[in-house]
Amino acid sequence: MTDTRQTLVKIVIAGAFGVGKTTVVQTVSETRPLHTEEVMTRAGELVDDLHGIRDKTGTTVALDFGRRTLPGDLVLYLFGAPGQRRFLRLWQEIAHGALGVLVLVDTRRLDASFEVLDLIEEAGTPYAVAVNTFPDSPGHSLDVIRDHLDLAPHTPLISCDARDADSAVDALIALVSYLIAHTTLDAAP
Ligand SMILES: Nc1nc2c(ncn2[C@@H]2O[C@H](COP(=O)(O)OP(=O)(O)O)[C@@H](O)[C@H]2O)c(=O)[nH]1
Ligand SMILES: [Mg+2]
Repeated sequence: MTDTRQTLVKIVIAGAFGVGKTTVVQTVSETRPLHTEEVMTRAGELVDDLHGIRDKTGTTVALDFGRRTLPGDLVLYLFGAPGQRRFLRLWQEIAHGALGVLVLVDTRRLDASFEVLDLIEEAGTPYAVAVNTFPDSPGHSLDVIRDHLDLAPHTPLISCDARDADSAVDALIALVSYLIAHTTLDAAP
């Protein structure tokens, strides 16, 4: 039974292959996170028609689903999704109804993030960018990364470690705070 004080929020975790999407969903999830085929089945409770979505090689696309409650009874439903343009239809279906996107980027290959950022800009969904730091990541400042990714001044840009719960939750909080300030999330039923 849903607690009527709760606000349910759909969030997409996006980014290039290997950037840490599955890791974030696993790290922050308070329920056992679901992966790929399980997501196809269970996500249907929240999202229409996710069945039969496969990439062109016939392999099922890697998807993640998890849930995390933030202070203030905000319940985030997290959908990890690939950001490549060849998955455009999948992207549109997963992102349908999402209030915001957390875009993970890897500074070792920032250029791999342009495609997903373009897709999100086209969709018009508000987003925040989290730099997932790997041990051999170059030490660019956030200003340099903002510049390189051509982010708007208001777009939140934070560093995180996808394997660390506090750090990954902080990235989600940065996104949600931005959504509250810039969208009608605070007016959600
Ligand atoms: N060192 C380090 N490794 C990470 C981090 N996040 C993910 N990884 C590793 O990077 C690989 C790819 O991460 P994954 O979450 O599967 O990426 P996805 O393709 O975006 O879902 C996995 O082997 C993770 O263990 C991180 O913050 N630091
Ligand atoms: Mg993954």
